[in-house]
Amino acid sequence: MNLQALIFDVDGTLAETERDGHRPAFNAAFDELGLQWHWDEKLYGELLRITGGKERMRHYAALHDPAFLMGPYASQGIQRLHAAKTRHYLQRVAAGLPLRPGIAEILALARHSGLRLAIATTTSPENVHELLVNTLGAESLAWFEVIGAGDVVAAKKPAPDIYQWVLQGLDLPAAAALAIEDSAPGLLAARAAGIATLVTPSDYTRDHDFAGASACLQNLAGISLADLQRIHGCRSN
Ligand code: XBP
Ligand code: MG
Repeated sequence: MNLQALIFDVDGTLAETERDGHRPAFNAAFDELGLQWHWDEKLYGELLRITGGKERMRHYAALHDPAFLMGPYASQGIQRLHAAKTRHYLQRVAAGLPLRPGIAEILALARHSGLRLAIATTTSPENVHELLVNTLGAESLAWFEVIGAGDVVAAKKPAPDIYQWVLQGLDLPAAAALAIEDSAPGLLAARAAGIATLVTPSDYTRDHDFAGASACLQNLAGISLADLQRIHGCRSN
């Protein structure tokens, strides 16, 4: 089946948001709410195996500060922390987080060649909106027919749910799409949804296992439509 749509992951794929955005935003929220939590680069790289910021904080608290999860207000505590973190993250995005090499060009190439565009991400919708507006302009929001983000599905990556949700929104079979991801959880999610996947590892995911990817490139700089069609066509076994 011909390639009809590109489905982009966001964090680590469109931009190196984890290093310069999410990690410092989590630490700023911990400080703001008076917690003695601090996620350094090494720990954050390990915690990124847990997708979803709320899930990641809950996982960390269960291991390092179980008292935070006890009592009648535990869930509200995570929600308050995540709201503060998202506020700090949005400020960082607004201050300027650049797209990775080749991203603006591949989006223009897709639009000019009639390839449909969508997003499948674990991050919160407001984070996607702010990143697109600040890097590509408000008009870029309309380029993506479907934006599947955060809690629209209960099971986050590596579960296939977000990719299945996006395919349903596009009304396309998995064979018509190519996913572009940066991480093992993202690759597993796309592959579980039956979607051929191009991986461009990011700062935190270079040591991940990318078995099952149709291709693994340093970044998307200089990639052509023919390259995308070839990568989509050579199904990984
Ligand atoms: C990456 C994630 C997200 C971000 C944090 O998403 O796992 O959870 O780390 O964002 P993806 P939130 O690579 O799928 O774009 O705090 O909004 O979850
Ligand atoms: Mg990612």
